[in-house]
Amino acid sequence: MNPNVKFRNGRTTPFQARRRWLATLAAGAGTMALAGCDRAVNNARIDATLRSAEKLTYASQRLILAHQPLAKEYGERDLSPVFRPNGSMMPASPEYARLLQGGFADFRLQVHGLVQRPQSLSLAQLKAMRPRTQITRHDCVEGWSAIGKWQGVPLSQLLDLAGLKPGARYVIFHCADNLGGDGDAGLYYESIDLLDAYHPQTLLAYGMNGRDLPVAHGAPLRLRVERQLGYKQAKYVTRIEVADSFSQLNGGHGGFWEDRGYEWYAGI
Ligand SMILES: Nc1nc2c(c(=O)[nH]1)N[C@H]1C(S)=C(S)[C@@H](COP(=O)(O)O)O[C@H]1N2
Ligand SMILES: [Mo]
Repeated sequence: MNPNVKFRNGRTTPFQARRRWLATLAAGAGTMALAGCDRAVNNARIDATLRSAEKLTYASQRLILAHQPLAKEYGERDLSPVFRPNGSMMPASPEYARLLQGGFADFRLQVHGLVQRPQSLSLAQLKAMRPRTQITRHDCVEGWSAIGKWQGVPLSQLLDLAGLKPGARYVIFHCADNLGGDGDAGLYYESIDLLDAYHPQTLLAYGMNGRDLPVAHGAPLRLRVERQLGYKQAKYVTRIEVADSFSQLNGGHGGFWEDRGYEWYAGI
């Protein structure tokens, strides 16, 4: 873990404590049984495969995903009675206001970049795709957690629909909200690698707790990438870009909070 990460309230969260504990244990035991170790080893082994998107055949995807642990899933009775919204709760752009007023009928999700077939998909089209529902725990670096039920399209389906081009390594999520105020530098964005992009629990969610995703939680579409912290869960996603790098974007660190000192890989 990057020791320079600044947490917004300076407190040690349970997740930091847990990760510190895991690091200590890993250093002492040298065991392969820990999820963190296992992941590092798998990452090294499959990195070469992922460098080349053409090699992402069905067989290699299966090989990769066989070593990818699932985040814990919960039951209905575990749902948090209150799931607090955080960060942006209502994008300020006139474009967002217009789409919201129209019930998002005119909303289109763009999929572009290193893809064979760029896409422009309506919510109806996304909802017609094979959905996945999962009840998971959301952990924010500010030190709170909540369990929610998410329904959406697995990102892997969208990537298969668009078809990756050679060189694809990252999936970047561009959002409708601007937290910075000064031009595009404040636009929220996030990025993940292809391992997380093809993970079965990585969704573009349009539903939360059995209803349409509320505005405060990212309507009409937000990312769920369940093995990472809250700030990776991009809300108000309007555009998905497949790229070989994210260093050319904004601060160059792959996300709004990453550009402000947070880790890019925010593993829980
Ligand atoms: N577009 C966008 N996505 C975002 C944020 C944001 O401000 N804007 N905040 C992040 C943070 S820090 C957290 S903890 C979660 C909060 O999700 P929630 O509002 O559904 O609780 O969204 C993340 N995704
Ligand atoms: Mo967060």
